[in-house]
Amino acid sequence: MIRILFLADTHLGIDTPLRPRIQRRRRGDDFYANYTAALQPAAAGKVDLVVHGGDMFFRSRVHPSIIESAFAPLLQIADLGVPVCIVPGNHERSNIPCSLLESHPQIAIFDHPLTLVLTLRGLRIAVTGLPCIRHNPAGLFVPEVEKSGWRDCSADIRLLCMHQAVEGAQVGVQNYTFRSGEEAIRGRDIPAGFDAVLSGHIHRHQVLTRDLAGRRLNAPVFYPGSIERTSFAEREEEKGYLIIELAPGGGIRHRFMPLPARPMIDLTVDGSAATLEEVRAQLIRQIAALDAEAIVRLRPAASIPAALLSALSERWLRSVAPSTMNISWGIPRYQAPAG
Ligand SMILES: [Mn+2]
Repeated sequence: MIRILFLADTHLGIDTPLRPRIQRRRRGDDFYANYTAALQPAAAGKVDLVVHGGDMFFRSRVHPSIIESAFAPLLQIADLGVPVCIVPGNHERSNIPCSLLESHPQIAIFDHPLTLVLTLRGLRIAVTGLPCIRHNPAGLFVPEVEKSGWRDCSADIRLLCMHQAVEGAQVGVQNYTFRSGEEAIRGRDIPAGFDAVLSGHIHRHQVLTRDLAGRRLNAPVFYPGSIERTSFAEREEEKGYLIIELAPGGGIRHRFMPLPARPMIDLTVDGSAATLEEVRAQLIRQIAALDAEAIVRLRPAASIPAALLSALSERWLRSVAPSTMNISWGIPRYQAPAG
């Protein structure tokens, strides 16, 4: 039996200004804390393999200091002799300077379709990885998997690592479901022979075992989801990473390991109060009733006069909210004057 730590969509560098103009809590710290917490079992030597399913960073170019702090725990784990496999996501491609990682014998970056055979606990583990296919993944998936040469490698356990939507995957509070089309891979295109598909990209944790027609997939598709809530669309989702245990011959178990996720709250600024003082007093009461750790998105009631709104600046909001809270307007408060 081998044990894999699988994390994805860590989006490091989000809200991490190098020289902040204003002092407030930064979401980047939440993401980095969850990233290191997720890697902890590997740093403690409790897993045999680490897979990062892509979107390590929140965009394709980030400051070298962010790259350095992202790579540091991976290098530490690799130095322990635990292999680390990384799939480039849609925010990566060739923009991330990976030379620091690639020179390490225990680190593999799948910047082209490739199959590596690792020996872990006396078992041959074939790890096939593909970088994110951004255009027409449905059409290109099968040929890209074949380019990896996976059929030529003999192994006891086979993994397919990628960063794609598979039909049936769901996201958002409305449960948007990916259907087979250009943007999602057809379930039936996952070839027989893999024990598990490990994929990033879908920010909600889920495990797919059937396609939308109800047919069993040739291998379960594991999505660990993002390590923290990257947008309000994820406000109801639990966040974490996966520990997957595999035995030769198809025995597979997984555990979702939750990580702390900040609550996300929509707050409507009521328009019933007549004066600025009343609006402010009411808002102070509303904020005081919220979880002090929350990320709060304000929306104005349609009835609230524009003159009152303009006095409710984000600076004022921060001055009355706990310092542990993130609070901001979710939509512009001002309409551009016509003409
Ligand atoms: Mn992502």
